[in-house]
Amino acid sequence: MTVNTATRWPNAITQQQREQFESQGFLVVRNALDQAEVARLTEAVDRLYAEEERAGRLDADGNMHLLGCLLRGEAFLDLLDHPATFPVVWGILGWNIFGFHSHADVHPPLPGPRPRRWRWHQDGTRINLEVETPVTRPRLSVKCSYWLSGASQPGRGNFSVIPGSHRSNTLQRPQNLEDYDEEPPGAVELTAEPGDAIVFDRRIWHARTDNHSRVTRKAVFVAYTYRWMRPYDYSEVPAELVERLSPVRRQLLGEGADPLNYWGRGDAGHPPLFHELNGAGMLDPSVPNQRP
Ligand SMILES: O=C(O)CCC(=O)C(=O)O
Repeated sequence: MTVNTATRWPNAITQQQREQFESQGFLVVRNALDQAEVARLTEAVDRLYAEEERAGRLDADGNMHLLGCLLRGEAFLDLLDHPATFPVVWGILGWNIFGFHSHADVHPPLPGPRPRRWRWHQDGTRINLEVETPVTRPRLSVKCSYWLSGASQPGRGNFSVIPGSHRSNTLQRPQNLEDYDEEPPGAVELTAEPGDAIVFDRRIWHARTDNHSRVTRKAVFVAYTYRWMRPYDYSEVPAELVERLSPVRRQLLGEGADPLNYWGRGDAGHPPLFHELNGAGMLDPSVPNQRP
């Protein structure tokens, strides 16, 4: 499963994608996955769902929110440096990154009406409490969601966002977080077809909506951050897996024995993604996080 970077990422982020991402805080990549990839990932998600069901780990509605799925099948690993989305990820974050967090989610249709439950948040959990932010919070991570089921209309467990809200550290909450009246101003339910991907800035205010359709909602999420951060939902990558990975995928699963290497310094020097992109002449020195 080693891949040649040059064929894996024929493109860099486009100016239009960068402008959309910077101004709106997210980007929809239509048809990021082809039908065969959707089928392979669906099979992998269904396998995990069956395992979790057997182990009694689904919630009362039969939902699965399985953290750390990256290490639970090769179909997930193929998302790490996917040519449709990865150029956006490194284009925004630079080369000193890895995949620190992932989840495979299954949400069957709800059996009936439910009170509205407030799920709006920015990603980053304690980062938002512990990092001083006299101005706008730092971006720090970018996440890609891959849609395996259709959410072509609202009400199917769509991904909701407030476009442009990544510049805002706060969001007014209703008094009552259970059964509140209205979604926050500017909220939109994004639509997606199987194979579409949504790449988003961790700071954008977002929420999952309830699934009132007849279709089970299935999606996989992969998030990237800087190598000087820690993995969120895995601690060790099995040695036999590491051996089979390309150097870039090793980096993207956190490899880097020398701690200074995580800062892009020290004897181990720059990580493989830097060398691949630099060698292909794809780095733009006018973007600070793309400089050596
Ligand atoms: O499932 C969704 O649509 C939202 C997921 C989410 O909130 C997240 O990944 O941070």
